[in-house]
Amino acid sequence: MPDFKELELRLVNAVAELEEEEALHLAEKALDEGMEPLALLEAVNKGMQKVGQLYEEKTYFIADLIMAGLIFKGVLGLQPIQKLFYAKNKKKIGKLVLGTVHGDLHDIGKDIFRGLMETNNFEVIDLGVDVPAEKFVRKTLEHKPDIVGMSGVLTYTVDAMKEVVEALKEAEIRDSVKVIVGGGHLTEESCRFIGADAYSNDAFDGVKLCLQWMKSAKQGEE
Ligand code: B12
Repeated sequence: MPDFKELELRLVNAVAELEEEEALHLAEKALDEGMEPLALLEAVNKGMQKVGQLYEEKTYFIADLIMAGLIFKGVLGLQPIQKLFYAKNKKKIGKLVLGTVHGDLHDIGKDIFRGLMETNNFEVIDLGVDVPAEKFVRKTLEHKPDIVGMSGVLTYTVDAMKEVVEALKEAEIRDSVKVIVGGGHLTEESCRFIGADAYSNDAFDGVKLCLQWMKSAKQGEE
């Protein structure tokens, strides 16, 4: 098994320093040499966190966040990552309506969660970003999903997430779906405030939860 530590470090730094060409080159090299796509995404994520810190410290500005977003999207577009995400093979085991909530334009985390859910044979109806509560309700009524997933990276999105849950209650469909919310800032407490069934700071853990839900629902039917 090759040791990816040094390559990983160089990749984290290239992302943090917004060296797009170098970051993409290193990502391709890592995949060529056999790094797991999920480990690669984790490394890029570490670089993004550094970008976030530098933004907070006012060393970076909004243009730098945009650049960081473009780098991540470039990595997500690499063929082995696409292959990991969009291996549409088996029968669907569940349906997810997913979106980034109103007021938030961040979609990288949402897209990773989407890709991983599709890989795990969920049908995903992706509503995009800045999605108002009414749209979540409308699409839930239309598609009758098993799960409603909301993404929100900005801390104040807890209010928009709560609004969606309240709107689902108002439409009398809250009990017919599971609700999962995701974003780095979420906690047990914010999850309770929102009224979701679960939260996750990590797309992969979120997928595991959804798989458990589907398993329990199936056992309940038997
Ligand atoms: C890239 C970026 C942008 C890009 C986004 C591009 C895009 N297409 O998404 C752009 C330039 C648009 C942007 C804009 C802004 N940004 Co910005 N951005 C970032 C940055 C650097 C990376 C975000 C990212 O993609 N991370 C990588 C992904 C993979 O991580 P993630 O989103 O957290 O997702 C993971 C989990 O949370 C989870 N997950 C996510 N969604 C879901 C959903 C479900 C259901 C589940 C289960 C899991 C899950 O899975 C993912 C992988 O494990 C972060 C810094 C950081 N530390 O994150 C700042 C950051 C999020 N941005 C920030 C800010 C302030 C802004 C702006 C307000 C700046 C401004 N003054 O205009 C605007 C807001 C615009 C808006 N209305 O949304 C702050 C937020 C602070 C806060 N506490 O709210 C951060 C934290 C930077 C900072 N440290 O200050 N940003």
